[in-house]
Amino acid sequence: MAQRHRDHLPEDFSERSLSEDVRSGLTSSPKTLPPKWFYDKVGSELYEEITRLPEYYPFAAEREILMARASEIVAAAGSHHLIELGSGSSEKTRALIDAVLASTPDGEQAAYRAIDVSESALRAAAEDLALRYPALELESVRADFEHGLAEALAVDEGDRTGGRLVIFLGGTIGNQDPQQRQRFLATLHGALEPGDAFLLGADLVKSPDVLVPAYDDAAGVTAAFNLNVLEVVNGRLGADFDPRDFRHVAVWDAENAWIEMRLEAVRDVHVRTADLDLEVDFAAGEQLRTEISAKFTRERLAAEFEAAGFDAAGWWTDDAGLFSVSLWTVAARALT
Ligand code: SAH
Ligand code: AVI
Repeated sequence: MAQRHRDHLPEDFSERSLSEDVRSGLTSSPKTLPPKWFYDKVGSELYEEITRLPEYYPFAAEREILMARASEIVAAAGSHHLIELGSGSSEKTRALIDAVLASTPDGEQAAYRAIDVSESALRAAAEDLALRYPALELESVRADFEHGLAEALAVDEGDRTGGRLVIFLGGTIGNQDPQQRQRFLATLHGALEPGDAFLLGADLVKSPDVLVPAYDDAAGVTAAFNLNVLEVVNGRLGADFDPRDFRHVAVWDAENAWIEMRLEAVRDVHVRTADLDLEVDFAAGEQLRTEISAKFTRERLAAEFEAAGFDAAGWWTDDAGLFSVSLWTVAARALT
């Protein structure tokens, strides 16, 4: 079956977009870096390792829901064209692909498009899926879902066989701040048409006794994942961060209902980023915020989706109630 790879990002995406983020993030107060830069080859592999940690419940909880409910979800969405944002390894997606293949009528083509910024994750997933699913039309698209989302979701009229089921798993929506999320939902709503559906995996608010260890595991894998972003900046922009100058910190912010991952300077640190001609100082104890991971309630998700114009079409959780998977649709727009 056809397999295509498309690149929506310019050749110099990493350098150009990372440069802007590093310059503004390291010169702001407090200092920040956006989480999308975690996912070079090493970072994507470390994330895969995190998903196998005993403390990191979101992966197993979401997989439990998808394994139990995939047929129901696909029937409710009524689609055999899956498009996944931030697809990573696409491992959990296989439950949905199986359900799509089982329900695609004879004569119609089941299709899956993986969208991610990580070239290495996209390639590894595409190789694996091509072997597992010879009957599936496969496409991988390197794109940033915060920019050019509508283009990444577009399907040629000729390739259309019913609605699209756009999926966004893993709780990655929680890595956006409320403003980014509002923009994302508005863009997504504008790009979807009646007959399309959106399936979201979102982590739920729970005790910090469960949340904090999930982001600060005993084996130190999350710490390595967090510190690796410094190596990304070193490798891409010629910075001279020494990861030994920083320690991993995970804190639960109850007011905002999110986990924050930070890197804290263990001594006074001076960093030069050669390609940006940028010199930055960290005082001992100063923290660089590298990720938020927001946790939701059903009510909060419903309020945000309804404000963006979506209709609720399904809600599922794992047996322990740790994680949610929800389905959202868009109604026909009124003619004005
Ligand atoms: N969906 C998978 C992977 C989650 S990890 C799962 O549930 O396990 C988050 C993934 O989103 C990574 O593969 C990362 O490369 C990708 N990602 C993060 N920010 C992105 C962005 N702005 N645009 C596209 N992909 C992004
Ligand atoms: C991808 N994202 C949803 C993960 C999360 O849980 O926020 C990334 C991660 N950060 C630390 N561990 C995993």
